[in-house]
Amino acid sequence: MQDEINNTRNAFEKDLALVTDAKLLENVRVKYLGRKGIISELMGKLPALDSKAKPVIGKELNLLKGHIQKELEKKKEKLSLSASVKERLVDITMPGILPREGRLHPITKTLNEINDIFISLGFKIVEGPEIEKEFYNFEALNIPLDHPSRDAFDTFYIKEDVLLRSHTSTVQIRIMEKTKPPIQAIMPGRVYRPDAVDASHSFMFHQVEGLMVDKDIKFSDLKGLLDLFTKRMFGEKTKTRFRPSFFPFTEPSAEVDISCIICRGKGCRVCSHTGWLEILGAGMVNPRVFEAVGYPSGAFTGLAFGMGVERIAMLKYGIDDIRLFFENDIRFLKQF
Ligand code: 2NM
Repeated sequence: MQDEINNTRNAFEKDLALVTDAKLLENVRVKYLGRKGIISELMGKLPALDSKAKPVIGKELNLLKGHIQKELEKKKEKLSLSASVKERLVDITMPGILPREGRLHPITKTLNEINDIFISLGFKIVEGPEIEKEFYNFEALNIPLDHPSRDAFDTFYIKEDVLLRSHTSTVQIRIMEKTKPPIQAIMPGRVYRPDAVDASHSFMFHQVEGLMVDKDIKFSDLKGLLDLFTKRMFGEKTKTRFRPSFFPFTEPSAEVDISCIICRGKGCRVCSHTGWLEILGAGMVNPRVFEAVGYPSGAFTGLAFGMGVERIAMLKYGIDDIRLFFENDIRFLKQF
């Protein structure tokens, strides 16, 4: 009997060593601990033993049974551990998965480029609210309620005296209200106009407006500044042309053209065969604006300008439809 117990222990160790998965483990468990298993069979022989051997062999058998249970349990744990390790294993021979790379939106890129040029010239960047009061969007800019020029800045109203700003000049008024000159700042941001959407109009677009106010700012400063800006933005060969224009907030006012960056001024479809592209509005700050923000009469002069970021991006990248910027089509966006 003692030999049988020893043989069973050895046979079990051998069987266990060959177990590599849960199914084989179950086979071994049934073979030794099952109802008709080896341990059960040995237990069945106990009653036939003499009364001296019975307790000794009985104890031995119980020890072996305990040992087998413990070993099976250990093996089970080991198997489940190595299974989960296998799940996590990386096959380094597999081709890698390229992560999708994000990039800046073309409007953000253009905006950053414009900002960088003015920052290098000492301008500060200032932002302000997109929801505004009539005073900042109109009155302070010399656009009174009954003035026909309000049509040109057609506006989304939220309720009486609360609107979506139609230009970022609102921020310039806010700075001037708070700050004594000298002021040298640009205001980038979103603006809103209830225009019918087409290839060149969007109800929301981005503007950068600029402002310099001091004791002796001249129109020649405006010309020099914008000429330098357009050369940095569109290339050193770019020429500028100032045409007289009208804005209520500047006097005199000008529309600024650059020589066509497609045909270099010879005339092509993009510039409607004129050789010029309109990209900016500008002028000397109207004294009525200074009055509205509480500056003493005659103390300061200032230059101001404004540009549409979408228009500049369209010219720079040769894009013919403004709607492409807002449709979030990956095929368009991944080209930049
Ligand atoms: C433009 C064109 C010309 C402008 C003027 C002012 C202010 F507040 F100083 F009066 N802000 N922005 C201005 C002048 C804006 O955008 C086409």
